[in-house]
Amino acid sequence: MTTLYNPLINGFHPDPSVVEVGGVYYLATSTFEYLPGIPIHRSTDFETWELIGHVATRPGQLGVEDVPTGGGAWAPTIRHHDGVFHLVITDAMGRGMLHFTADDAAGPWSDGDLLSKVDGTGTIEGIDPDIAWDAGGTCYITFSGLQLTGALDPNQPAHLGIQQVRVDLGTHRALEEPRSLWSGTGLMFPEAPHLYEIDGAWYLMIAEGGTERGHSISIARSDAPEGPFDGAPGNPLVSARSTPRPIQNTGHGDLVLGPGGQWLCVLLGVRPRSGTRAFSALGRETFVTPVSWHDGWPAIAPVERNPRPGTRVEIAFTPDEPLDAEWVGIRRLPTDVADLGSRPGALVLHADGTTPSDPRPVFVGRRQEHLNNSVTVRVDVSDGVGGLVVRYDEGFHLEIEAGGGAVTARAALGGLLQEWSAPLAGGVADLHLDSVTPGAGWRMVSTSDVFRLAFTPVGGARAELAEVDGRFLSSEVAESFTGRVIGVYAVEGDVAVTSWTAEGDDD
Ligand code: 6LW
Repeated sequence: MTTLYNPLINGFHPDPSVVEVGGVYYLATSTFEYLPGIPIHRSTDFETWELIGHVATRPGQLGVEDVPTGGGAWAPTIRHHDGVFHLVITDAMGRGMLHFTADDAAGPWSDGDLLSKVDGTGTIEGIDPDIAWDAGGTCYITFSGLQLTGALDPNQPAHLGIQQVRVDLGTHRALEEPRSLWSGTGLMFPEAPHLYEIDGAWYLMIAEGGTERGHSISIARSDAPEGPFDGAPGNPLVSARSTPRPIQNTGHGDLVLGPGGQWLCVLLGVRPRSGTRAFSALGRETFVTPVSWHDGWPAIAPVERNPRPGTRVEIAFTPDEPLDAEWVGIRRLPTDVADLGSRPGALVLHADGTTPSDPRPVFVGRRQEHLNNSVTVRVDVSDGVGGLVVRYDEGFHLEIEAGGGAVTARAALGGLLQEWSAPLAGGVADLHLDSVTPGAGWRMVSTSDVFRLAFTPVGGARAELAEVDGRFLSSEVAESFTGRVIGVYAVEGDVAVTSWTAEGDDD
């Protein structure tokens, strides 16, 4: 049996879906407003995972340019059928429910076809689509009937439960009106359905309880893909609710026959910290847990914490190597705002008047992957103003910015703004963004972590500008589906980034 690290994939990678093809595993996750969208990780042993590409790498595949915060690429399902990779997903408040195909999971993927209603009047209304086929080749799209048309009003969620339609993948049109299926044990937000034919029976596995602390996974069984389904006697199969477990919010799972014939469930979870473990700094990550079968029902084990060793990433930019696939932009691709050619040895960001408080800033970043984390970048701001930012979204971010003869630390948190500044001689400096556990000289005894914002002028000494409680950049406070992303940005002129160093580990 392999080592099951947890998180399986660090940093915000929620809503995982996995498929096995020829002994190789491919895993897809949500990316919301970030581009490129929908990363595909590959593994042969479920231990080591490699980011091999993204589904959405070209403009138009997703319509996230104008989605509200938290909209965009929600909850993929990846499957393989008749030699072709299939991925269905809802581009929430963007294009709608989409179907992508590829011969190689690393890409290129298709442009994405809209899955339309039977009358052709627009996208099938729902989220978390699953795609499955019966032996005769009929294609079933099973989804969560959250009605996203119009503004998503959290006070009036129109939710029709788990629904299903048969679809003609030649026309991408439903063959019927949606039928309602078993929708769990009665907890809120039945979603993340996955349909499996296992040993002649059809299983419908869903998440219910909402993606926060009440999250859970339940399952039902039938003789037919369209039901009727009978719920398992042991539902919910897994939940961390009301437990002291270090991994919380566990739910939104997908089953796969793993290495050595061990059934596994990949699912999302969070790693909250503070005195009452209230704040999940990194957002929802991908986890894995073993599954056993008893009397025709799966039993999903609670998720065990098993962090990977710490990492150190050092990047020196060169025109000879494109940015690696871990870099992301916000509602636009990294290559739309930065280039490696205009100054050899530097990533140059070209300001366009936007700032980190705007929906499409000039920003290129990477997910924060460790609870204890430090990032240092060297910037040359002789021709501009910019810096290093950690963000949840345009309303919640912290940055250390240089240019115009000064360095400024800034906390922009839900409409509150505070700045700390110091003079900067010359145009080159190292900017530091450290996330440390509280208690080391920190007056609060209960929070997730503390940010230290500092800079070091070339040839000078490190100067601490500010310390800020990390709770403000957690999914519970920012109420975001994503997680922390740390990157470089420009607000005036051109900002040249000549090195990036990130290191961290997990307690
Ligand atoms: C996803 C759904 C959910 O589609 O949030 O809260 C959405 N649960 O399963 C985005 O992760």
